[in-house]
Amino acid sequence: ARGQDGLWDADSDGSDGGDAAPDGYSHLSAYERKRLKNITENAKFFAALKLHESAARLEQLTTKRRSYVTKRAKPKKVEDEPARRRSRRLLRVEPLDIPLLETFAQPAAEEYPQVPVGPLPMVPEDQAENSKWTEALLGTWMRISELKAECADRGTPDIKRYQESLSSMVLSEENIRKVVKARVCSMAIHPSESTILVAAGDKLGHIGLWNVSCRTEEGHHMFIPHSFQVNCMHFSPCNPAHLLSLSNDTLRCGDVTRAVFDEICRSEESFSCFDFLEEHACSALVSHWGGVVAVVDTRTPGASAELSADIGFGRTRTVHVHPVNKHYFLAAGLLDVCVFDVRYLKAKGNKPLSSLPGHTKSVASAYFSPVTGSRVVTVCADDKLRVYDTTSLSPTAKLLSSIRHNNNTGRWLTRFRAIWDPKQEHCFLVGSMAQPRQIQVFQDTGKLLHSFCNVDCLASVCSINVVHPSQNILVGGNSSGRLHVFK
Ligand SMILES: *[C@@H]1O[C@H](CO)[C@@H](O)[C@H](O)[C@H]1NC(C)=O
Ligand SMILES: *[C@@H]1O[C@H](CO)[C@@H](O)[C@H](O)[C@H]1NC(C)=O
Ligand SMILES: *[C@@H]1O[C@H](CO)[C@@H](O)[C@H](O)[C@H]1NC(C)=O
Ligand SMILES: *[C@@H]1O[C@H](CO)[C@@H](O)[C@H](O)[C@H]1NC(C)=O
Ligand SMILES: CC(=O)N[C@H]1CO[C@H](CO)[C@@H](O)[C@@H]1O
Repeated sequence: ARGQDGLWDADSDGSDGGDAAPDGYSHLSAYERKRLKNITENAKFFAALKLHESAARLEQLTTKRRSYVTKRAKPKKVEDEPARRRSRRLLRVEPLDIPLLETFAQPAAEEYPQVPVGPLPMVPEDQAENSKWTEALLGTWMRISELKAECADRGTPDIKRYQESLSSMVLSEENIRKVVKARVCSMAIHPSESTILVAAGDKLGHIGLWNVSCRTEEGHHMFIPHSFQVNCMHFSPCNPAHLLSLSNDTLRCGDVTRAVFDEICRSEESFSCFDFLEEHACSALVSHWGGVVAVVDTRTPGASAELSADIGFGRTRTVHVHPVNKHYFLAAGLLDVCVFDVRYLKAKGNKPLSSLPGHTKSVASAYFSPVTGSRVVTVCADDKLRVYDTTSLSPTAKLLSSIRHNNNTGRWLTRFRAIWDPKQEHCFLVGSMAQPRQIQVFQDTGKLLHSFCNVDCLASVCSINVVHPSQNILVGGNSSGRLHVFK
C-alpha cells in the first residue's frame, strides 16, 4: 500500500495501480487477436511494397482498412487469455479523486490490448464509422508538419510580461475533450503555430490525437499502437510528421506520411522513458524501469538497441538530454538523479559527471531547463520540488531552491512531473493536489508565479501537462483521459 516503506512505488511506476476509468474498453477474444495479427501481416506486406510512401495513398489506406482492434461484442470464454490484472485492487481500493460513476461504470475487464509486433497501420479504433474524418485529421497533421516552425525568441526572462501572458490564458468548455479512454500518462503537442494538434497516451496503450482547432467531435481520434501504458511521447523535433511513443515493450514511430506506426525498438525489459540525442533526432536514449539506459538508432531496422549501459540505478524513471550539450543526459530513479556523458557510456561501471543529491524518496521526474540547461527541476515523493544549478556540472550540483508540494497522488492518478515552459528558461509547471484544482507555474527561485484554474471547468487533478514551444497554450490531462486546453 501507499507510503508504508518509504518507497511507496517500489512495485512499479507508483501511479501504476490506478485504472481510473476503463470506460468501454474490453479485451480481445482469441479470434479478434488472430484477426488483428492477420491485419498486421497485411500491413507489413503493404509496407514492404512501399505502398504507403506517398501522401496520396493516405486516403486509400484510411478508407479501405477497417479498424484493426475491435471491441468485444459479448463475453466469450477466456481460457487462453492472460490472467486478469489488478481487478482485485480495483475492487478493494477506493479512488481518492474520481467520481464513482466514471470508475465503476464498467466492470474491471482485461485492460490491455494485445497489439502485434511490427508495424501497424495508422487506423483509429473507431475508423469504420468515421474514415472521412480520420483522413481529414491525419491530413491536417501532415499539412502542418510541412511548414517549418520559426525559431521563436525563447527564454526571454521578462517575468512580468510572462506573468501577464499566463493570466491571459483561459480554459473554456469547448476546449475540454475526452481524447483517450483511461488515465493520461503522457502528452505531446505539435509545434505548428496555425493548428493546435495534441497527442495523449493513456494507461491502456491508446493514443488520442486531437485537432483542438476543430470544434466538432470529428476533431479527435484514438489509435491503439501499444499493449501497455504510454509512458512517454514526443513529436520528432526535426520532423513533426513523426510522433514517437514509448510503452513498456516498444518504442514506436507514428509516421503520418506513411500512415504507419513503425516499431523502432522492442525489449523484454520494460521501457520507462526516452529522449532524442541529437538535433536531427536519429538516435534516442531509452531508459528501462530496471535501471539500464540504452542508445537506439531510429534509422536501423531491427528492433534492438545499439548499446545498453548499467548506470548503477535500481530504477530509471526519466531520462532527459541536455538542450545544448547533447552528449550529456540526466537520469532520475529511486533516490538518484545524475548527469552522465553518453560518449563514455559502457556496459558496466559508469560513473556520473554530476549528482543532484538530497532526495529522500522516489523521484518522479527530472528535466533540464529548456534553453541553456543550467537548471534542473525534480519532483520527489518526499513532497518537494527541487531546483538545482547545473551550470558547471560539478560532481555535486548545488540545490537552489526547494518547494513544498503535496505529491500525494496515490495510485489513481499519474505522478506529477514538473516541466519547464519551453519559452521560459526560468519557469516550470506542475500539477497540484490543491483545491480548487489547478496547475501551478513556479519560477526557479521557488516563487509561485501563477495558478491555472477554473472553478467551473477544471474539477480534477491534471498530472500530465504540456506547453506549446512558441504559443501561449497549455494542455493538462486528467485521470479519465480528458484534456484541458488553456489558451
Ligand atoms: C511496466 O513495467 C514495470 C517495470 O517492469 C512493471 O512494474 C509494470 O507492471 C509494467 N506495466 C505493465 C502494464 O505491465
Ligand atoms: C487469417 O488469415 C488466414 C489466411 O489468410 C485465414 O484463413 C483466417 O481466417 C484469418 N483469420 C481471421 C481471424 O481473420
Ligand atoms: C476529468 O475531467 C473532466 C472534465 O473536467 C471531469 O468531468 C472528470 O470527472 C475528470 N476525471 C476525473 C477522474 O476526475
Ligand atoms: C483542424 O483544424 C484546422 C483549423 O486550423 C482546420 O483547417 C482543419 O480542417 C481541421 N482538421 C480537421 C480534421 O478537423
Ligand atoms: C512527505 C510526504 O508526505 N510525502 C508523500 C508524497 O506522496 C506519497 C505517495 O502518494 C506519500 O506516500 C508520501 O507520504
